[in-house]
Amino acid sequence: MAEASTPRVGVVMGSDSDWPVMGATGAALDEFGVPWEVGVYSAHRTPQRMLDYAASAADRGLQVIVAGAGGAAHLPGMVAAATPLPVIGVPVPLKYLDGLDSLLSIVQMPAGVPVATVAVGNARNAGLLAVRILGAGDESLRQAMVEFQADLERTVLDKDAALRA
Ligand code: RP5
Repeated sequence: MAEASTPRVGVVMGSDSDWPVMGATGAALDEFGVPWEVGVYSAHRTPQRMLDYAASAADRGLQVIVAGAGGAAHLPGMVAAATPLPVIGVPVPLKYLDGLDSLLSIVQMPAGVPVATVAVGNARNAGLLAVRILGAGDESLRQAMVEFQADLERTVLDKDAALRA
């Protein structure tokens, strides 16, 4: 659930049908206590609304935008074109093509307009990457990420030990 305090991350998607995938971004942000907001902004069905959102995002206090879309997934790139904020793209897999169409639509950006693209369907990693970006200028978030990584390592070592037992 998006938090009530001033959002630092905007989680946007092309359709509410993307939410079952994109919810994992919000869950990851919640784990780190990062306030975020969510909304549907379609590059094709609501183009002006999408541009208005992207153009005003930095002035409203957002620091990172995570944008998910599927198929002809132009939302992350168009948002990146209209904001100076870092944009993380999530290729949402649809019924056909296994998300390869979404991936290529998001990752193949022209020079000068970057979108940091995560793996197909990996909205959790988008949330974790947003935390890392924020952590570059936020000592307590950076420390929380250090602890998260230590937990990950412990999990692998425990599984390794269980296999060997
Ligand atoms: C994209 O079209 C959306 O991001 C979604 O992944 C896809 C299908 O949208 P719906 O037809 O389910 O609304 O713009």
